[in-house]
Amino acid sequence: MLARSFTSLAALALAGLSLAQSSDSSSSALSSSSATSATASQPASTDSSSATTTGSTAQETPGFVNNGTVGAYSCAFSEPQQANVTAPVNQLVFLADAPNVTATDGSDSSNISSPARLAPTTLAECAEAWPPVYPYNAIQLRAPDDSIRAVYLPYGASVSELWVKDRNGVFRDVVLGFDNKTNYGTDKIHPNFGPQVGRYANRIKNGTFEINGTTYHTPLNENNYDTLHGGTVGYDRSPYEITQLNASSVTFVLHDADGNQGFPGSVVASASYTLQNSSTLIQAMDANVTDDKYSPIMLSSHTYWNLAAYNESQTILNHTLFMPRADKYIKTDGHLIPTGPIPDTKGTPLDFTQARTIGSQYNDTEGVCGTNCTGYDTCFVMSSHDRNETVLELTSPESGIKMSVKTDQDAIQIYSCPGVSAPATKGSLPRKRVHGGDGTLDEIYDNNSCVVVEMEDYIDGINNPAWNRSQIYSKDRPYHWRAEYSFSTVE
Ligand SMILES: *[C@@H]1O[C@H](CO)[C@@H](O)[C@H](O)[C@H]1NC(C)=O
Ligand SMILES: *[C@@H]1O[C@H](CO)[C@@H](O)[C@H](O)[C@H]1NC(C)=O
Ligand SMILES: *[C@@H]1O[C@H](CO)[C@@H](O)[C@H](O)[C@H]1NC(C)=O
Ligand SMILES: *[C@@H]1O[C@H](CO)[C@@H](O)[C@H](O)[C@H]1NC(C)=O
Ligand SMILES: *[C@@H]1O[C@H](CO)[C@@H](O)[C@H](O)[C@H]1NC(C)=O
Ligand SMILES: *[C@@H]1O[C@H](CO)[C@@H](O)[C@H](O)[C@H]1NC(C)=O
Ligand SMILES: *[C@@H]1O[C@H](CO)[C@@H](O)[C@H](O)[C@H]1NC(C)=O
Ligand SMILES: *[C@@H]1O[C@H](CO)[C@@H](O)[C@H](O)[C@H]1NC(C)=O
Ligand SMILES: *[C@@H]1O[C@H](CO)[C@@H](O)[C@H](O)[C@H]1NC(C)=O
Ligand SMILES: *[C@@H]1O[C@H](CO)[C@@H](O)[C@H](O)[C@H]1NC(C)=O
Ligand SMILES: *[C@@H]1O[C@H](CO)[C@@H](O)[C@H](O)[C@H]1NC(C)=O
Ligand SMILES: CC(=O)N[C@H]1CO[C@H](CO)[C@@H](O)[C@@H]1O
Repeated sequence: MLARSFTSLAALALAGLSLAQSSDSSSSALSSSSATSATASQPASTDSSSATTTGSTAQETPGFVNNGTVGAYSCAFSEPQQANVTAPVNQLVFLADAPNVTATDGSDSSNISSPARLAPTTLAECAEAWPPVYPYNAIQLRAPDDSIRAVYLPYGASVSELWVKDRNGVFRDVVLGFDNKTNYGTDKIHPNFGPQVGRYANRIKNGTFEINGTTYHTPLNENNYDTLHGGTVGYDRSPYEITQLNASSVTFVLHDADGNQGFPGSVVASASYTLQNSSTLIQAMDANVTDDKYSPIMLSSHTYWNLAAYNESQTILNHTLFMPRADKYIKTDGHLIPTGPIPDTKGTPLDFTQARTIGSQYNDTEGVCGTNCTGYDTCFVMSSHDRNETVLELTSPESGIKMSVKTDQDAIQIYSCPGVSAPATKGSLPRKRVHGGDGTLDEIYDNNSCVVVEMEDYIDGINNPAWNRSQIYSKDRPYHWRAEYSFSTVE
């Protein structure tokens, strides 16, 4: 039994997991047999790529898929006296007897300017368990009660899988992503599947802003017209370091240099994810300016949700959306650049202060997501709310899964995926196998089949001083962002 060097909860959790996992041979170590077999239309993943193991004596620790090979960290699985380390309880003790894990392809690693590495301060804890980390390593976490499971990547501090139980108690992966983790970095469309976005999320008009009389320019990476999500190489395309990791939480950190993408000042930004009992995810983002400059900072999370996991249905038009505090929205032009006014949602197709389906007024939304576009790509504003209250509920009638969100942010961007697929122009994205994909473009993530929910501050607030937002940070003013997502089911 691999777990014998661990005590108490960790060993118990490990034993439980190994039972749950023993018959699974899926490409995703988290797509346990119960998740893939109980829902008939959800195919068990049969990726044929073979995993290679490193080391001859060490045990597999598929908590990492390290650079095309399954990581092998003997200290996490050896007798303490052999390795002479005291591994912290809960460290890397998930997924014993785990399924074979599909190797991610390491061929692109030469092109990573700064490979993610674990911070030296953690090396003492279990040196072998903290090797250099390849940005596309899959980091698998579970809540202590195994009510929620997730996979994160150092690349963009991205969520790649998030498993919660449906009304029948069967796990579903409710976020979009790529099976082949390398594609997060190489895919030409780059839909921003699940990353932290920064240094300044959403759009900056004309890629231009002014601080203390100095004008700054950031890349016009959207239609050569505006800056989107922090520029050409935003946080979403950056390899983060891991500074903290245990079985249920991970923290990623990014060092963003002065002048990168045109932004003034050096910034250290973090993204942390903690899975808690009762299907709860706590997500936190923090950033510090580390020199004497002033910089705009607005971080957000760019997760694409489909709470039915493409099982009974692909569309999210039947998902119910409820944002009781979203009384206003930011008006934009056809390029989705704010024009100034922040009108009431009441009486418009943007009113979700009463729960209703996303599709219920869809045909009235032409132009809301840009010129000639029907759907939502909108920054909803909450004039007042408490960080303790639920400000958003998204529910799938098919799976019964309901996501409830609390946040300290004052606005929520909703993108209902009207243009996620554009075969004639940018192309389309293959669905993950757990979403019915077959590894080809025969099964794609279609339009209106997902919804991105981004808690953030008012978009382009740096160019709209009349709104009186306070989006400039300095070493005396750290940036903070919090959200709690909890998952439950409805009948
Ligand atoms: C094991 O570690 C302890 C301190 O943690 C140290 O005193 C001891 O010498 C080490 N043993 C070996 C064989 O390295
Ligand atoms: C992993 O793959 C090997 C070779 O295909 C097989 O013998 C082994 O049983 C597999 N292990 C698990 C846990 O599926
Ligand atoms: C890295 O990627 C860029 C952009 O895709 C490409 O132009 C460059 O040749 C690549 N460099 C290496 C060393 O592969
Ligand atoms: C990843 O693998 C490539 C070759 O496959 C190797 O050159 C590179 O050093 C590896 N990177 C890490 C971080 O282990
Ligand atoms: C993953 O994608 C990369 C390109 O990003 C490709 O080179 C590699 O062959 C793919 N791996 C698998 C297993 O499909
Ligand atoms: C728009 O940005 C360009 C540089 O990208 C700059 O030359 C121009 O002055 C800006 N226009 C306005 C109105 O800020
Ligand atoms: C920001 O600075 C505070 C105070 O020094 C520190 O506690 C925090 O960890 C820092 N955050 C990041 C992301 O570096
Ligand atoms: C939405 O739900 C209704 C009622 O259950 C059903 O008739 C309709 O087909 C569903 N629409 C879509 C697009 O799935
Ligand atoms: C929207 O319009 C299309 C085409 O006119 C129609 O098929 C569809 O039923 C309408 N949807 C709603 C929710 O009214
Ligand atoms: C919007 O649609 C109209 C009518 O089909 C077309 O003339 C126009 O070029 C479109 N505008 C854009 C920006 O695509
Ligand atoms: C949130 O709730 C907790 C406990 O109910 C309370 O202690 C705390 O003051 C509340 N915070 C806010 C911002 O309302
Ligand atoms: C010297 C100076 O003018 N500093 C200001 C720069 O801008 C920030 C943010 O707007 C102000 O807080 C500083 O006082």
